[in-house]
Amino acid sequence: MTSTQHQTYSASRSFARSHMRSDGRSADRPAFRIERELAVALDLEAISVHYQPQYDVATGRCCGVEALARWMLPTGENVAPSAFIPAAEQFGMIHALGRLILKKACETMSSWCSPGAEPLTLSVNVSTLQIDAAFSRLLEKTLKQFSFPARQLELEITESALIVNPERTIDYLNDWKKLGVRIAIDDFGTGYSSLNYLTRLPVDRLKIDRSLVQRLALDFKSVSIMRLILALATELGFDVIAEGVETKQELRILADLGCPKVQGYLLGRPMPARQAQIALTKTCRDVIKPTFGDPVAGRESHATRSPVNMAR
Ligand SMILES: [Ca+2]
Repeated sequence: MTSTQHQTYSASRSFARSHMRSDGRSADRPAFRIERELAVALDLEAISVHYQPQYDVATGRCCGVEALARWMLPTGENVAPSAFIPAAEQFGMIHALGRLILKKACETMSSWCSPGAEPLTLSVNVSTLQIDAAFSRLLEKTLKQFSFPARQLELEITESALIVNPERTIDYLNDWKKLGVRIAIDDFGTGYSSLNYLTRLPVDRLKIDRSLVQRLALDFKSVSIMRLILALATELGFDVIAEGVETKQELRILADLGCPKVQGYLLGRPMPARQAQIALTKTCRDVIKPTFGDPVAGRESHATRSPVNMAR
């Protein structure tokens, strides 16, 4: 079996596992049909976008959303993103998928913008395989097409983008920055790469991986690592958002450490556009209040002692 065949087989197996029904029997669609089904879904633009809200810890207000691809089969079955996104990469469809998500998300967010409204950041995930000249052209075209403010678009890339061809990646990221968009390092803290790369990248934000966030309440060493990341971000002038926040205890620790922004099931799950539009007009005070007591007093004292805020 060649390396490509092996990868294809693995992707098919992964898709098959994701299609297993709860009783353990195979779902109706054989795994080998994923390529064709995904191609059809992309052709019909049947992949939808859900939006997960992101919150400013100090104000409790929604400050942005992350656009996440969702695929529902005609049978009503949802295909897990952890199955179809790697499959799209394996079968050469990640460009089409990325194009569709960027287009739909910019179109939707443009329709939400109203004069005087607080600007929200739209975070869009970019696969390492998408980082090329064609994506830079697509970015420019899409921003123009929807008159989308570039400063409100944030592209999330992972550290793995730097492993294959760091020089080329840095050149493309600089091209994106020239267009005015923001860049975030996704899954930060899991890449095992040298921190030295942070000094060379035009990065605006670190997105702390959920695996670290979920250890905060269990392990004081994780709290120390989080504190160091926040101090490092302050030194380098980066914004920080913690993802995968699922409990009030995690939120309390992050707030006490001075983490400025949070995202996670505790505050809001990914949701369809119409629902998200309503959610983003609300604050997360209902969650923050029992966490901090009086939300106003709580955030003032928190902001005062925050190592992040002190440096800004
Ligand atoms: Ca992401």
